[in-house]
Amino acid sequence: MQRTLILLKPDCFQRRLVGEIIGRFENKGLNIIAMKLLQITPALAKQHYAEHAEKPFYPSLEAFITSAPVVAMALEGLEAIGVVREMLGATNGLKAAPGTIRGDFSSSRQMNLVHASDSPESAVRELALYFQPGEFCGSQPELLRFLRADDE
Ligand code: FUP
Repeated sequence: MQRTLILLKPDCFQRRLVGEIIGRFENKGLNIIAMKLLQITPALAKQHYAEHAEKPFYPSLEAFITSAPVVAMALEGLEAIGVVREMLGATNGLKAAPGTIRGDFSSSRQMNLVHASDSPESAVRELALYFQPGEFCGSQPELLRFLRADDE
């Protein structure tokens, strides 16, 4: 089992796509184990996007990610990190395949609706930015036994 950090970004919130996109993760069988609505501060944005903080596009990215509330979620599931990245599609919505979240709803590189951790190391680092250890709810939905076999 893996955990991954998801952000439903300001464009997702403003376009009222939060329910639609959470529904896709639920339909796939991923477990929501933590969730909150918050407005990202410039300081948190610099931590979250530390690898991009010196890049020319960073000021615009920070202005965007702090512009409206985001929904931060921890999702848990088998191979969740890779599965969610595949569900999102390519970073640029114009290049993302139809059927992916970005391919179906985004026409932008910056306003691409959803962030998801790209590796186990990123997931650990990013989850700690948004959630305290005690904020994760480990309970499994009852229908999990109809989504995959016990030994998978
Ligand atoms: P991803 O892993 O798909 O979230 O994408 P990246 O880590 O490459 O980029 C992080 C965020 O910066 C993405 F949401 C898109 C944004 N970005 C820009 O706004 N402009 C760029 O030139 C590159 C990335």
